[in-house]
Amino acid sequence: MGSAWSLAALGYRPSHAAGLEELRSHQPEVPLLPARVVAQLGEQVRLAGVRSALGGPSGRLRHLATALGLPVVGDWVAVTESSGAEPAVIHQVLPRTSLLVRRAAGRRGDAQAVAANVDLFFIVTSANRDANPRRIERYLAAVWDSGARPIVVVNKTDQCEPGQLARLLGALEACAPGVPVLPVSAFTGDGLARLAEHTRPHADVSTVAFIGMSGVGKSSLVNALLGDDAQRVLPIDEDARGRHATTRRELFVLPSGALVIDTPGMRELGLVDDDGGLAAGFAEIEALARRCRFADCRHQGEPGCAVAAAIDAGEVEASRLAALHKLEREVQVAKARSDRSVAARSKQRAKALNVAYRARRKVDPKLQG
Ligand SMILES: Nc1nc2c(ncn2[C@@H]2O[C@H](COP(=O)(O)OP(=O)(O)OP(=O)(O)O)[C@@H](O)[C@H]2O)c(=O)[nH]1
Ligand SMILES: [Mg+2]
Ligand SMILES: [Zn+2]
Repeated sequence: MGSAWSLAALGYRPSHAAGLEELRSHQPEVPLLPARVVAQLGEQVRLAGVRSALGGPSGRLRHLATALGLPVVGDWVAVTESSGAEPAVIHQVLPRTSLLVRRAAGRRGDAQAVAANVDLFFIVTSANRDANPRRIERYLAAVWDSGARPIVVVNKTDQCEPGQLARLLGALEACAPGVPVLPVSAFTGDGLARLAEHTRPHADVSTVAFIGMSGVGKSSLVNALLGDDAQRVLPIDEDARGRHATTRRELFVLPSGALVIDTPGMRELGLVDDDGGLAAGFAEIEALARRCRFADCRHQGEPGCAVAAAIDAGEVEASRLAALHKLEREVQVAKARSDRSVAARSKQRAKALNVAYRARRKVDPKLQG
């Protein structure tokens, strides 16, 4: 399995190699090897590129890493292999070329890594339902922020009248400036050649990933691309065949050599940060904003607002600006919350240290006084 694939074929880049060399220079006595995470199975992960099929974080990594510092599908990790059938020990996650992050479902809403070292994300929606431009905007902002490129894929065109499809594509193109919108059908095969063209490994793309709501057909598209004589890093199980909802993030090798990650459907993709993702996702508004009278114009009724003028002229939908404002607020709230939880955690740590100190004082006469 793993060792049958060369590192380059698995998407190993000079920046990953440089990260590994850096680690090796700090611990020359530890025989660190690079491996790629091809599936997540709870805390353990499946590896390719090394002899060990499985790996798990070292105690130190588990202890020190933040949630985003633990291995996720697509990651390159530095491991040591054990002699027997024991899982390899993952010492460090190598520097990532991209990382898609979302706010986890639930009340705490911590940041959660979805996939790493992806060059191109296919944001999949279905033509029959779930075709919601507002949701696509959110995915686009997250993907731009990850450092990867997005393409919007509209699947199940077989379930849609041509006129209805044209309207849908128009609506999606309006909220995805500069991003290709590809209509496809995993069932009829329509559009699959164009989709496959985008997965063909070339200079800046070796790993692609499918994301989107559950049931839009991500696994069906992955399977269509894999074809029958696909070389796979992993055998495809029932779950990945599209009969059931996908339950884990998993990386496959296409016959073309492209690396494809399938992910379970996401009910929501909450934004946690904005490192330029919103500016890229709302590029037409960004471009107009440069002509607003005030450099810090919020486009909320200020005089000389070029965005408001474009909306009045019917060149930009008012809903686009409303969506941008909503996502900006969401990022602000998420950041405030994470600042609060960082503060709470350091307070907790300070308290624990204090308690330990007081306890020690009772038994250590040197500390008394
Ligand atoms: N009509 C039609 N149905 C499709 C198409 N692609 C997928 N489906 C069906 O849609 C359902 C969901 O497909 P999946 O590929 O499992 O969807 P998914 O996005 O992987 O779903 P999760 O794994 O839950 O995230 C299945 O019943 C598929 O047969 C298509 O192009 N046309
Ligand atoms: Mg699936
Ligand atoms: Zn303005």
